[in-house]
Amino acid sequence: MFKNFNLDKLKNGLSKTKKRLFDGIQEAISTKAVIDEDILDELEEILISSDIGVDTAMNVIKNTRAELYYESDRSKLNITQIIKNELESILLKDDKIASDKSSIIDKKPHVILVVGVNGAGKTTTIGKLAYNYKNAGLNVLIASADTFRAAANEQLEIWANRAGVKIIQKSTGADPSSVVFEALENAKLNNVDVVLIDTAGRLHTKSNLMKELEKIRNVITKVIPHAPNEVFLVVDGNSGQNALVQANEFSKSTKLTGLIVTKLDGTAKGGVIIQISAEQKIPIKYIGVGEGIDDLQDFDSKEFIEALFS
Ligand SMILES: Nc1nc2c(ncn2[C@@H]2O[C@H](COP(=O)(O)OP(=O)(O)OP(=O)(O)O)[C@@H](O)[C@H]2O)c(=O)[nH]1
Ligand SMILES: [Mg+2]
Repeated sequence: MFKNFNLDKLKNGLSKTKKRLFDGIQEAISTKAVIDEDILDELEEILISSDIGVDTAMNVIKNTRAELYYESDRSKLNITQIIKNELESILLKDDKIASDKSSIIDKKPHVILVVGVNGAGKTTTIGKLAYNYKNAGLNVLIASADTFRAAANEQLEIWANRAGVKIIQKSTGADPSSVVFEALENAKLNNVDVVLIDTAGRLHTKSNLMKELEKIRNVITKVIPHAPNEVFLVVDGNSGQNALVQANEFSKSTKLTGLIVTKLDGTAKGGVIIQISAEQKIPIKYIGVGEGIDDLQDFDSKEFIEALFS
């Protein structure tokens, strides 16, 4: 539905990851005439250092070795292509596009709850999502359920204005669920298509946060039985292994329907996308490749690998 996919932008954003992964592989193989065990070890290290995960890296090399087994002439082999295919096969099984326009209009309001640790990029991503949905011709409302942080309303309001959509907010310290309740009632009255709910990334304790999210979820379902349609966990692409820990933690208190990985621009750890795909049952729906309003892209695994290996 989002029309802002741009391969050049993706390539630019992923340039540091590409440098580590693709350029690393090229350098390793260019020095040798034949693919031997030493090279395979070296390639495994390169894969591990690109944050694709130790288990995944070992698997990729194990499969590569198996493929090489029957090859008598190892000099002509394109080892890069073999690794690319291996990584692609991990990512491909994860491809699931987010809800399309007709399914949103069918059952509206389409409610999207956005969760994640502080600083992951929730508020920014909501601004970007709002902009995209609005451009797709949908009537969008943002609910500011981060009532914990003093500057949260202001920040979200700036994004709502940029995107040109309405926002429901209450003063700092208000019950987040009451903001959600009001926003959903408003959405029903005003024929809103999409409601985006921003939440706090940190409360006094972690268990407070999880309880709060559960409460918000219950309120959503009480007001709109088919909702939430999506619960997106936003993770920072720089957080590596931690992204997986966060996905496990949040999964315990609220069922997640998709992941959004932000800040893939400027990180050399973009390989974490592959790790997440290999180890998580939750599909990656969108990726953030910059701080601008049009820097959110549909996650397309083929394009992602293309951007890394071209
Ligand atoms: N480069 C880059 N920066 C991003 C991206 N997404 C978010 N950011 C930046 O990350 C910082 C934190 O983003 P927020 O949207 O405020 O994060 P949050 O999850 O709402 O944080 P809390 O409200 O504190 O829980 C901001 O400076 C954003 O500009 C991205 O895709 N790329
Ligand atoms: Mg925020």
